Amino acid sequence: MHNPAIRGLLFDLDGVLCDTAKYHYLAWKRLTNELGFDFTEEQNEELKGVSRIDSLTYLLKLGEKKLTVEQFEDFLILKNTWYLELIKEMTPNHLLPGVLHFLESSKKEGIKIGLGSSSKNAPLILKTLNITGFFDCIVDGNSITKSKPNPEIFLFGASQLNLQPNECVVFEDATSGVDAALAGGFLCVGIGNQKTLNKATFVYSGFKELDFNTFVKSLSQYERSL
Ligand code: B16
Ligand code: MG
Repeated sequence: MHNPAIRGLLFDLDGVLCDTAKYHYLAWKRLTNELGFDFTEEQNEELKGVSRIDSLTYLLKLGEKKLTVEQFEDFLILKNTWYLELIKEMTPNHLLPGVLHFLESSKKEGIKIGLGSSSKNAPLILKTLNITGFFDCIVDGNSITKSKPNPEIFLFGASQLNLQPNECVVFEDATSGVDAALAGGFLCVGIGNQKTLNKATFVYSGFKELDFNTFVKSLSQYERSL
């Protein structure tokens, strides 16, 4: 039985708080083009929540390309350089609708807030969005060894907040992230498509639809249904 007293929220970054997936896609697309093949936005869905190294491994398989260890490292750097160029255009206006309000309401309720993102650029993006101050802990691609769907990222986040997994809820837009949350014993709110994220405890299209009161109501409905 899940503890109804939720004391912490763990947010994924890309796709939950902001839409950086499109910049990752453009940078990877430029890289695959450089390597002599192309990949679609649909295929990019597979890369959501996936670490930089695992993403390049996936793409090389897709394009049937082989690289030396040195080339692999160089291409990782190149992709990130292009990604950093693209996100230069980001401002606090790139925060997805309803996110700021949700963070403010959660803080007012005394709930701890953590970040659980696979991105090594997460601290820079939080700063750009002007929301770093909301976070009691930041767990990103620099702090973990096993990427989603391994639950390490969220388990480490909960421990940083001094909470147990059953006291926290994870917000995720990627199937690998939903799997990671569930494997760690967390409730998980899927942000995005109901069909894709059907394993999540409940799914909302975004924080425009999910304000803090709706979230609390959904949680108690869920608890009652157990
Ligand atoms: P970086 P999330 C993930 O962030 C992205 O969804 C994924 O597309 C990206 O490859 C990964 O971060 C690593 O990002 O190259 O910036 O370290 O969704 O876990 O917040
Ligand atoms: Mg994500």
